[in-house]
Amino acid sequence: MENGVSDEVGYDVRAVRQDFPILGIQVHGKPLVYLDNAATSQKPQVVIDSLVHYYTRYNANVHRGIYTLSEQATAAYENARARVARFINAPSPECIIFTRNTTEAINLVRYAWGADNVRAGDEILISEMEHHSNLVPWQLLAQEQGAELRFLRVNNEGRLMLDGLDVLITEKTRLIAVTHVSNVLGTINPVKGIIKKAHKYGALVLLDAAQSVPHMPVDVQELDCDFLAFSGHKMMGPTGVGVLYAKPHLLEAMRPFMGGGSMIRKVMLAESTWADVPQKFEAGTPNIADVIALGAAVDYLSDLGMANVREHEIQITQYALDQMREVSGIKLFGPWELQTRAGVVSFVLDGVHPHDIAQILDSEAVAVRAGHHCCQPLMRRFNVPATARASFYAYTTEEEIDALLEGIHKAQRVFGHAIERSV
Ligand code: 7TS
Repeated sequence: MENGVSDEVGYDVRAVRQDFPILGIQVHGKPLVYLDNAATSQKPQVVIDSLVHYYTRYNANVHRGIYTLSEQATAAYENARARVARFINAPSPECIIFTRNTTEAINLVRYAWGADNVRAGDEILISEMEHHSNLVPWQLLAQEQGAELRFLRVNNEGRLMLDGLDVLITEKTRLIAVTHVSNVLGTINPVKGIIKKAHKYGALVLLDAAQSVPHMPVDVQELDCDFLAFSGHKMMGPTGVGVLYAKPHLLEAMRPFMGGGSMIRKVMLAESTWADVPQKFEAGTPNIADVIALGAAVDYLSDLGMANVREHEIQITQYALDQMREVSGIKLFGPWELQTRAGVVSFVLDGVHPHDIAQILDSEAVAVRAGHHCCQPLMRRFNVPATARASFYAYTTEEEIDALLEGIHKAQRVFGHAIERSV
């Protein structure tokens, strides 16, 4: 990848970086090295422009005005829905519900589907590597309905132990809620096989796609998942907009999530009827500007090509892992096989607390996250209170990985725990 131009990747990483104004800034007088993309991604100028353009040229409420501005805003909003649908190959734009984020999309399913479909004695299967947002809603639902939570465990390599799947799925399993890609380990789970097996038992599958849709081609029809949730802000879009995809017949049958304006057909004093899908699930004034800007992010990613984004991340992750594994006193988490691993590297250093690693890295303008990453059960599984985590994206360069490594060595020097590597 000399000079940032890669024959294999299909785009020029340096040219891509020019599209992201924030990647040119300095922190503590040093060029920003942004390696916290699993938390949120940076935004290209076209996404920022889309927000400014909306607010300066056609800001109006949607689905109600008969005047030009409102019609323009409505067209742009619905156009974004169509583009998001195409991006994940949903069968129609009506299968796309806009939410605030992944968390809200999962909670929508917990309320609008869960309340009618999970009963006392039923089972919900989740995994030990779930983000809290795909764990706590199911704890709440199970407690409320008297259902049982069951757990897919994680092996030492950071993969789901699927040998147990045949025992864990039963006739009582209503839902399997599992992450497509782990935000801590980077593991890409073999969800297609899980979905196939679940359907044999009549169970539905919700995929937490917060870490997959931004980073690799995802085709909901090919996967045959029933629900899929992701966040705009992790895929170059703005904060405040997320997506729930669901199969059309499920959305038709589900009760509303929130009540209010826009989601009704006829309102009487004592009762109401509901608007068609997707409006049934989008009560109140939606996040118009951010939805439209998410459409711009989807266009930007589509122009790069998701297969190219994935290929770039494989290369950069390989480069990072090759160097990091040489550091003495480091422990890396997650699988080594790059075809089933995403661009997330969690690590701990002997004798240096992860928060101290992050602080030293910050002094070098390298941004990583330290903590439990909203995965406390997974931290317990690996017997650590926290990890440091570097996470990559389409614009990450080898020079940035070099800066990360220099920062890691500095942390070891500062905390005096550098151990000579024994050969
Ligand atoms: N699921 C996964 C797998 C995630 O990584 C995250 C966010 C969420 C759900 C929740 O997304 P939200 O947009 O609703 O907040 N993960 C992280 C992270 O790893 N660091 O900060 C946020």
